[in-house]
Amino acid sequence: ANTGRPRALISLSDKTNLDMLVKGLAELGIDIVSTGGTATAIQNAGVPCVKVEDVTGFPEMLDGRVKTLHPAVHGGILAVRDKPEHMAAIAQHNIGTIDLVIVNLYPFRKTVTAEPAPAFEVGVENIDIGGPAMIRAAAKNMAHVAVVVDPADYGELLQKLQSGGEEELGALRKRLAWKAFQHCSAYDAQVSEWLWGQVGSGPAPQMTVPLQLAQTLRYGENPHQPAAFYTDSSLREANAGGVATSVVHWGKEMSYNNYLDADAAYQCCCDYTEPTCVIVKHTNPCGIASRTDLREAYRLAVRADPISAFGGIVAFNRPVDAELAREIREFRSPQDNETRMFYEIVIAPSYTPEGLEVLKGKSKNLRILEAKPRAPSGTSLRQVAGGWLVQDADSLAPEGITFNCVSVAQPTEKQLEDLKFAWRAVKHVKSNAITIAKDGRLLGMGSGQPNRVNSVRIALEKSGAEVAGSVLASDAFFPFSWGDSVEIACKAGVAAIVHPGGSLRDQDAVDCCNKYGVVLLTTGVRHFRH
Ligand code: 93A
Repeated sequence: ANTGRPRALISLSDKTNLDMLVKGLAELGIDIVSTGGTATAIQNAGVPCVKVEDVTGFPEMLDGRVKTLHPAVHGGILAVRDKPEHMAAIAQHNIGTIDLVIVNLYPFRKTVTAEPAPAFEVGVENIDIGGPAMIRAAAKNMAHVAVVVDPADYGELLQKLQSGGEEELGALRKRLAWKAFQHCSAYDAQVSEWLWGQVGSGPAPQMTVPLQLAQTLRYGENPHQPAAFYTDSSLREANAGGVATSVVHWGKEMSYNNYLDADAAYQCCCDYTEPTCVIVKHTNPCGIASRTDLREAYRLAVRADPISAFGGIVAFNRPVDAELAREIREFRSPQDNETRMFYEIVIAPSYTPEGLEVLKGKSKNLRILEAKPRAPSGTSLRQVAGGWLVQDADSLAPEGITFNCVSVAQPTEKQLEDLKFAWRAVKHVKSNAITIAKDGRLLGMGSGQPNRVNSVRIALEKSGAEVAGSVLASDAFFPFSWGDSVEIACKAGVAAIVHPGGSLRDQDAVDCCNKYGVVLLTTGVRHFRH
């Protein structure tokens, strides 16, 4: 079995960069052993390889469940090269060494998150056994064997094999072993979390977030705070969308605050079903508008609060074309017609080629992001000193809520639509949150005030003269109404109000609205956002 030449065992579900890998290995005089589908792909690339069954003397069996689980494979990987007993033992059984193990696993996460959800048995069949066994064996024997689980590492591997000294290669093997164990533990976490989803309810009792370093950031919220961005590697595979899987087409590197703000903007925008533009500043939406013509939506979103929009993040839930891009590039501040608006980021599900070119012309610093839509979903995880808080994300949308009219005045169709629009927005604003809207656009919002009446005052002030006939949403109930939030809104000209209800003084809110002829709705659910 021993040709004297180094041997690589290749078994890949994700065949990205396979051609480049096997051609590089062949040029280096490395023999290749491979499993069924991978062997076919290697031969198609015009590179010779030996099938693993010819090494084990066994056919792949049990529907592929047993392909590489054999001493001829594991002995060849695990033998300690400088232990004469080990080398004698494998020689006695005619086992050749395997020096490189290049394996990635069955796409478990992708399979179980596919729509429609696959049968339980399909999920089970996608649990890779032989792959992790080889990866772990090779990683354990990192003193002698290199293990590669990520196609992004092929280039470096080939380069070091070609020209690296033993010391450099040894260091690379250790780093690859670290990655290999991370890959396997992330994989097992995916399997156990999926199983929990089948047998349990709520967040898994033992949560494992398989983190993968995506980017070392220049700094955190402030320049004296070192920082990095990690992605949930399980989600990356699942094509989960959102900021973590976005493509940066243009502009400066994303910063810590950029990620936070872009995420807030895009999740809010993707919560709207109509074509919508959302502008966020410091994680709070300060402009939102829904219009079939996205240019109009954009203009109205800026108008809600041009001062805050300046330097903000602009999100769209529809593709950006050249006309829209031109509008974004040229639009001048409604405050001051001299100044073109400046933004940190534009984020959208896609761009037409021309739209992208036009937008690039706005500034070399503008970050242009493309991301698969992702409204709030899954699990949310936040840190407190010494611990983590886990909850299901707030994925409740107006479609899943019953809006109850509790006032004498009844809402018109249009008011009801605006109330739902304002309600969708209020979920994305920091508590105490108040949003005021009219005709499918945000007029003003009050966020983050420890006292609700101040949020109402701020939202009213931002709405200005347009408040007459508008609607107002409150993320939680009104503790007081007379002379307080509700009456102030009624007196200012708000025509309809929606809140969760549930206060001891709920009746005050009803009486107050009835006195002013204002519509009052309750939802029975609240949207705190801390
Ligand atoms: O079913 S397995 O757990 N049993 C095995 O013995 C085995 N060996 C490799 N899965 C196994 N593999 C996996 O097959 C690898 O991890 C890789 O993802 C996949 C490649 O199969 P193919 O070369 O036939 O496309």
